[in-house]
Amino acid sequence: MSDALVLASQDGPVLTLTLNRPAALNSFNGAMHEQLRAALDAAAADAAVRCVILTGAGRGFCAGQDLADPMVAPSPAGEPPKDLSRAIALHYTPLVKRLKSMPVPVIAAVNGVAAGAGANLALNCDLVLAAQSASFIQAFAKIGLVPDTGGTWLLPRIVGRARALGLAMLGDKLGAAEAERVGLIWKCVEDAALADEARKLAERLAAMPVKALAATRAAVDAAQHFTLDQALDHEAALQAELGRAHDYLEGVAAFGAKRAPQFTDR
Ligand code: T3D
Repeated sequence: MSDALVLASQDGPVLTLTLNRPAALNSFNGAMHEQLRAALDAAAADAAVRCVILTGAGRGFCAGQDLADPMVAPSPAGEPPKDLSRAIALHYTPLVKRLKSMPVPVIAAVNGVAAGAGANLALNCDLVLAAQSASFIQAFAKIGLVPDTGGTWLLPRIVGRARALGLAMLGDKLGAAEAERVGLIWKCVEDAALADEARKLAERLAAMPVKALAATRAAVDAAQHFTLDQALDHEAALQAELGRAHDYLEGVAAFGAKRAPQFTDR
């Protein structure tokens, strides 16, 4: 048994990162944040990594902030923590920005409950697969907070304002099948099939032009606050850049030669 709080295992171009504090449902303390960031930084810098899977050890994916952590916990005398936004500035905001700037696709393989920042960690990934028994909880309201880790930005964009407010205000548990039905996640799969489905999806993405996939993520997110004219200009600028890259030349050459392309850009 490793005592690392984030386990890394690489299989070809696919890196799997496993949050590893199962006794606390993989809730975040400072050390787990640091290890996850370091692992993502290393993956971003490693040309051999072309897709990342993020999952959890044990029966949970991630229960959000560790509420017993001294940075956020009220004192034994009931005094409030010094400044709750410190953990956001130090950990959650950099984590979201790291995910959004990864040069390769990131899949969340949600194996169990994803609550609070843990739910929004998953939703910040590019594709979310969830086991049938997994669930998503915007737990913040239950402890007197607002959705963070990008939740206020993400939720209305993914499921619309009405559902966003329902999820965020009520903090109810949303099962994986329902999460797929309302478009919160990409797909719900049988529990026993999750790891295999995540690996197959990751291998498929890893064989694709990942530079274009990362640009697609950035363009789709940027377009949320663009006018149509701005989106059209942005798409044109991206095509100009990608059109000069190896992967485009390879993709078109492979199409013409009726062979499988070998994409290498990152
Ligand atoms: O500014 C800031 O820094 C604030 C940042 C906030 C970001 C956030 O994420 S706020 C939201 C924090 N998360 C929560 O409020 C969720 C709390 N957890 C739960 O509501 C429940 O645990 C779950 C619904 C997720 C799962 O319930 P259940 O019944 O399956 O499991 P459980 O028995 O409640 O939990 C199992 C163990 O994990 C338990 O420990 P024990 O009693 O066996 O020793 C429980 O205390 C621990 N655990 C679960 N979540 C957390 C946790 N320990 C610390 N922090 C947690 N968030």
